[in-house]
Amino acid sequence: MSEKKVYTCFCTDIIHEGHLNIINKAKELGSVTVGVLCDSEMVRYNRFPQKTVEEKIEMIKAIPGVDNVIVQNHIMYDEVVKELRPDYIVHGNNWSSPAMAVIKENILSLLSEYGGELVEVPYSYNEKIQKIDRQMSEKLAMPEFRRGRLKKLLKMVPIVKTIEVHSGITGLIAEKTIVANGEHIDQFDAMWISSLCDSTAKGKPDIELVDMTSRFRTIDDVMEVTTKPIIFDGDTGGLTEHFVYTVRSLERMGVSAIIIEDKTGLKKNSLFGTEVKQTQDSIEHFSEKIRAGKNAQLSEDFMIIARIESLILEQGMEDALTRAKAFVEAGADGIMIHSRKKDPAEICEFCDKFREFNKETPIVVVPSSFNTITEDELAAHGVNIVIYANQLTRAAFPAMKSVAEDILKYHRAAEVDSRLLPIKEIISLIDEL
Ligand code: SPV
Ligand code: MG
Repeated sequence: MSEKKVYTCFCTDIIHEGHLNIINKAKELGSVTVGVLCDSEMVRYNRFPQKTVEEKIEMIKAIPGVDNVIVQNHIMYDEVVKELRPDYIVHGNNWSSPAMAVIKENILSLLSEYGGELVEVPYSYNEKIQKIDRQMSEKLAMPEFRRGRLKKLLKMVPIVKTIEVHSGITGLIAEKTIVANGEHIDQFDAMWISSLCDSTAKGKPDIELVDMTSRFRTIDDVMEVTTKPIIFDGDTGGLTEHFVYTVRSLERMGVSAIIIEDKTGLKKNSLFGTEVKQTQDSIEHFSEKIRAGKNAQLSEDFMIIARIESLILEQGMEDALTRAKAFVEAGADGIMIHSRKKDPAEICEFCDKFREFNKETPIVVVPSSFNTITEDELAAHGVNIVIYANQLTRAAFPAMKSVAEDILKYHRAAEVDSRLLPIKEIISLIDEL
């Protein structure tokens, strides 16, 4: 009788006794193939790779009992099961999260097609393993590692999904929100410290009034409870003489990128467009600011992204493209193009035309107004980073306002209770050390 085929997939950078238990069980059943989940899928799964796929293959090959190592290209097992047709898939019995439940369903349905079997191994999450997990997560949060994560992501995923955060609690939402349906598992890749939302949270207008010390305090609050990379909204960058200090501070904190916009004088929010007086900076002056920032920067991985306001200020597509070319020449590591039109056509046109002469420089967009375009469509036009710049703030505000109104109306809180997070959930929302 030929040896049975056994498959298990690892989504890890380090091997601990939990993994060895799985291998031992697998070995009892037959010839063991281990899948290494590829980087782009590992990211979707709430793990950020700290080793290359090649390093992980070597690490797993060296485990006694492993006969073969392959790369698994999707979180779902369809491809691998079709190719390998394993008699057994061995997996820890840690299915309690929605993401894991979806994976279990996927495995069971595939195996049922030909009589394969899922073998569950009791999940060992002892103190030693918990400590290893905590150390891995701590490493991700360290400035050196976090800062480099954005550049790595740009190489790993088709589009970097970024959500606005302005506090510890919104940071936790960006860090932990994960959706799982029949086909995929998804989560945000990065966080945006918006000037609009940071100012709004403080009850201030978005006119560069909230000073850098306060903005840095927001970053610190977010960093304390998250590991994902941060893109900082640097408004105009201020005076060039000040901007160089901002760059150094952000780098040191572990921020991955600053986006500065080519406006000068009193900055108003772009979504006002031409309804308020706003002045665009000259190409020469703004290029000088970018150059100065790049010269000040000490690490390789920090990015200065130039934001072009030509479409917002109705200066035309040619002006936007001329500026993009000039700002890249000045050293910008990325271009953000903004629009307040509902129709994404001008954004798509800019991206297509920019990509005609520049294939490499990352493009960033903020689809607040042109919000019908999907991430896949943006990626098809060459966009690399999408920022959902204000949706969390805009979601929270009406919810808070209507609850406040109803408490006043009913002279008690009973009527609003069904709209609130249960007390038990709010007190257990935040992990304690
Ligand atoms: C922000 O979020 O502060 C931005 C994007 O700068 S926008 O509000 O669209 O100008
Ligand atoms: Mg802003």
